[in-house]
Amino acid sequence: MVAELDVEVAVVGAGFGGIGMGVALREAGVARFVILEEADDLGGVWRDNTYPGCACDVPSHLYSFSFAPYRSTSCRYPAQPEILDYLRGVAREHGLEPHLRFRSRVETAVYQDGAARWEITTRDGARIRADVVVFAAGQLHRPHVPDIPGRESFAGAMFHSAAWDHDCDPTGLDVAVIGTGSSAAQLLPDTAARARRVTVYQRTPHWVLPKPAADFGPLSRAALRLPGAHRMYRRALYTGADLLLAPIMRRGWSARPARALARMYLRRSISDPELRAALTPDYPIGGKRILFDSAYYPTLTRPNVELVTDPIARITPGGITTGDGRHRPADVIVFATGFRAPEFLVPMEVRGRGGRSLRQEWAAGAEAYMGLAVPGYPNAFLIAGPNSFTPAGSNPTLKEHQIAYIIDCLRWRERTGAAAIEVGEVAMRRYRRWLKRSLAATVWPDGVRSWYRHPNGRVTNPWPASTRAFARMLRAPVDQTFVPVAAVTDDRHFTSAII
Ligand code: N01
Repeated sequence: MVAELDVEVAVVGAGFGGIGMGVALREAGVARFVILEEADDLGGVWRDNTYPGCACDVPSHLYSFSFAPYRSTSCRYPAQPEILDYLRGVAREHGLEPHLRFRSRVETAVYQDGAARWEITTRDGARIRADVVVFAAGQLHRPHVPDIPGRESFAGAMFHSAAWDHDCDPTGLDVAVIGTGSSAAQLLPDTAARARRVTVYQRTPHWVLPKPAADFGPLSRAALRLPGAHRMYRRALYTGADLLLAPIMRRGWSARPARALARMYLRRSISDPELRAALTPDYPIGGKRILFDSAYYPTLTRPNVELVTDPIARITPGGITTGDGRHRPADVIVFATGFRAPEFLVPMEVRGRGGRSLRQEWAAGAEAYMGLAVPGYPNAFLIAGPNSFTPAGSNPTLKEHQIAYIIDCLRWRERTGAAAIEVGEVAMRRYRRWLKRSLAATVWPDGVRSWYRHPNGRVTNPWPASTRAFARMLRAPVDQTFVPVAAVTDDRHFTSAII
């Protein structure tokens, strides 16, 4: 790693967001940029999550970049290794490899008022000066491993779903899976097929909708070979997600049919009334991310699988004890317990104008204009920042909209000749009001516990509207949203830095 580097743009993170940003920078003619990645490969969540059964529950024809559309005529839901390969292919084909710097974990990013530039330090001691910084660290990359009493005493193998221990073969073993979200649902079928016994510890049931088969049938395969079919299919998925899924979160027209379908699917899949009752959510559909999965319920009916709803009291060297005093043995514990999603950019230290600290400003919950810019942090952008995760569509699509807007911002900055630009307070206030109103119409604010919310209850992660609405709102001209910021050399002028 070079110890000192001077670039136009430093991108932090090499997942879908960072790779998409890199491609856009190259197309915009920006030559001097780096993509800093803490791991030793690109891929983000698609690199980290290698648990058996890991796949995307959004069809890849939509869950791919518009400039590099996924075009299989046989498979609609490729597995994790193929999604990772897809991202690697995009990076290679768009010439990003020379820009990627692995094992570069960003520790600090500090805006230099005098130079109107960012100074970034990485754990390995590198110092990078950049005109612009784009944080593309994502929302779901820091595993949450609950501090359950006795955890350290466990004598067997114990790991998080996003750090799967492939040396641990569950064949013939007793496995405990804690959590029942998307990751647990996907890893259970393979684990249950191999283990002697699997105990699933559920705290809150999820709403589950069936997922179509991973592979297309013969008719769809033939149809996808027709000219323009892929484009039409992608459009149909995009529109379908907006019209059918997005309204569910807002108690809109599709919430009732979706709930009825989920209930019917549960009834048909689970005949044991006790198990069915345990799996029936008591909160509005959409309160947690809906599981699209057709293998989860059938797995729970296997004779070697037990669903436990008594709360976990403690972990012992040989298993797990629940609140009712019952102890179940375990050789392996899988924490499918999610991510520290509301802690955006942690543990990076990010300091903006006048030394202000993003961590302090976000202590009661992160917020950013359209999930991409924060007043007081000039020339800094985010991809997939606060409230820009869609639970009702394709996140790469939202990221592409943000990336296009960031490029517009960079062009505007160049045109105006400003040293730096930042989102203006007026635009931020207007957006904040809109966001508050829109979130209030969703099922999230007073609802069930989920990773969508900061521990204080504030909804910090999901986008409350359709993807089309996201794209439309990002059509707001940059000059009506951002303001120029001058370089300031005198401490007293920090407050008047905005031109
Ligand atoms: O995590 P989660 P995930 N004791 O937060 C439980 C995306 N994803 O990794 O619901 C006991 O959903 C927790 O219980 P509760 C997708 O966006 C996408 O599964 O809080 N249990 C819950 O059951 C998803 O939403 C794909 O009561 C504890 C579970 O752990 C996101 O990633 C595939 C506990 C965590 O569920 C996260 O999914 C996989 C404790 N102390 C993931 N703490 C796709 O297909 C937590 N839990 C695109």
